[in-house]
Amino acid sequence: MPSNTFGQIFAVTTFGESHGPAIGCVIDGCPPGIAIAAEDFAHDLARRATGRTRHTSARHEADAVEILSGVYEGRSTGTPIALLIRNTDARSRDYAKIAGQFRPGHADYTYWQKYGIRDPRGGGRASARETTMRVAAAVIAKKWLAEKHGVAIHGCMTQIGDVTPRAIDRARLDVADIDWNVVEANPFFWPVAAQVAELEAYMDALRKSGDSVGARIEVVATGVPPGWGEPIYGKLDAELAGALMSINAVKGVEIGDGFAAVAQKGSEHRDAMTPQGFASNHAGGILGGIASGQAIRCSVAFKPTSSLRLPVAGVDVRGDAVEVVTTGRHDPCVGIRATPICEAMVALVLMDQALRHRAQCGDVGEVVPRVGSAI
Ligand code: EPS
Repeated sequence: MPSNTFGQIFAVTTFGESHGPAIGCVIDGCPPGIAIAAEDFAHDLARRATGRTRHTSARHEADAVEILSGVYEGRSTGTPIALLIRNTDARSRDYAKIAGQFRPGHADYTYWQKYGIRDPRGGGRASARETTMRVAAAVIAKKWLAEKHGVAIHGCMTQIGDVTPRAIDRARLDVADIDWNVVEANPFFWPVAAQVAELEAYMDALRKSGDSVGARIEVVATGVPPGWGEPIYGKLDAELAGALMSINAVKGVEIGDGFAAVAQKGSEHRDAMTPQGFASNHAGGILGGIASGQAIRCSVAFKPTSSLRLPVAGVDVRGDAVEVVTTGRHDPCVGIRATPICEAMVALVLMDQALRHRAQCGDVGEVVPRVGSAI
């Protein structure tokens, strides 16, 4: 199946299905010499995992990474790195009843139309379980980006249903506004600690009702040097949008002010430059598809989960009308675990663009003047 590989130099190929024996990835093009141990993956994989709080799917996977190749005596060798995670808690009987049905809102129908066959167990290849390997591969990318360039990538949730963070104006999200310790200390990756109890109650009521809700995730990358990104078809913002849109359930991506730019005047949107730095960051750190050195800001919209125990009209594989009811262990809001996945896709794009920049423009060095970042 094509389209399972992401990146040109740091090329990540993922494989596996939600209820198969294992999922995994092969990373080709990784720079040699990076310290990599199996334990390095645990933190981000736990941030993404199901079954850790009552607000996500109850499926409890160990998500233990086995490094099969590409690492010798704790360092990457430059050869393909193969990572494997065995599936240990798939419960395929949950899918027996709907195996012959197309669940509305899912990829069941479109996979059927494309391939004429599908693995219905847990959504098969279309399952959000696949995102495990994106997060695992990005652990290596995040590490290299931080060590070599001081790049830091952080995400948080900035909307769930119609609830938004109090005291933070989303359109002007500033890294200085966000206490990442607060974000990491609650199951929603929410930036305002005082609202967490309210969100717990909101999600408990939603879960009891059997319904689901959408969410918005913001990702901020700081320390990206000016120059990364390619013009025209390899624009950094285009690749970020494509990467983020490739995450399950994503329906929209904004860079910088995004769609809010429609209502702005040019005099407001353009970011004035001073010798002390850019005066604002409406552009989201990217000009002409190339990093400006300011914080790169992405905002990602997740749709509400389609797997519900509330009945919905559907059709089966014979084309007959059926009432579809999805039982099993589903997320009432996939966005709750999406923060590390969005960070991962941003890291994979930046890693690949950094290596591409080095390949073509490594001799250019630091160009003056270098305008700093006001935010
Ligand atoms: C998913 C449905 C659920 C989730 C799964 C994603 O799978 P199952 O019905 O087999 O429990 O648990 O998420 C994961 C297992 C994971 O690791 O992210 C879906 O339909 O996408």
